[in-house]
Amino acid sequence: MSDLAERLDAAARDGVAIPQIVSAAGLDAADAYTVQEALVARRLARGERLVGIKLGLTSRAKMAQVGVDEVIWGRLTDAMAIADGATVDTSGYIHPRIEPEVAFLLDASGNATAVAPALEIIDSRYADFKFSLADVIADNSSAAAFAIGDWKPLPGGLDNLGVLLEVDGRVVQIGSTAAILGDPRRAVSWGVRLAGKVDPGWVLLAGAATAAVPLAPGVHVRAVVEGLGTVAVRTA
Ligand code: 0L1
Ligand code: MG
Repeated sequence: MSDLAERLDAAARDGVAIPQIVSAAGLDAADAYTVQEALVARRLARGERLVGIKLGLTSRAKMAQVGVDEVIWGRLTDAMAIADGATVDTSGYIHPRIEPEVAFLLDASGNATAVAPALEIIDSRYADFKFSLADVIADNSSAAAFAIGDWKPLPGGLDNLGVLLEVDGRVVQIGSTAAILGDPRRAVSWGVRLAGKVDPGWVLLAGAATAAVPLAPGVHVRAVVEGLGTVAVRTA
């Protein structure tokens, strides 16, 4: 499986799409998580640090967009973090997309201590952004980068907050936090259970409230989550 991890790693580093090598090798979802672990281990060996986990495909809109209908997870490293308002160079990505999310800050027991609006950039390493369940899991659930807005104490309810995704001031997606597993707080227990172990201070990206949109260079993207605030990135 390390050869598959190496090919996925090379695809991400070179910004060149590859065929669906994991399903072609006959691997299932459990095997694919082993490939994912080996893939992220390569990043850690280069000096990156684990800073959290992401859930993927937690909404019907996302499942429908990619044709895979299972909640999946991936690993986040410090090299994927973008400061709120910073500029990200998209030239190294293959076909990046961006989506509005909700992020949680975790304590040592895997409980959420704070919440924030978030943007996730995803970039499948597979040609045409097409993959099976095993392929996308091995590809670290398409993780590429993420930005988090200001943390806030957990409010009483998070289950039906309006979510907007804007590109250059124009609303391109409208959703609700209800789209994320019915209530994004459910993502915390799902994520901790799926990942098995979390560290205090880790971030958990709960999943997107809308479908993802293609991310072009030279734009300003902002997510607005009702009651939680905003988070933005620029692209170059
Ligand atoms: O964060 C996500 O929901 C992405 C999961 C993988 C599917 C995709 O690349 O859209
Ligand atoms: Mg996502």
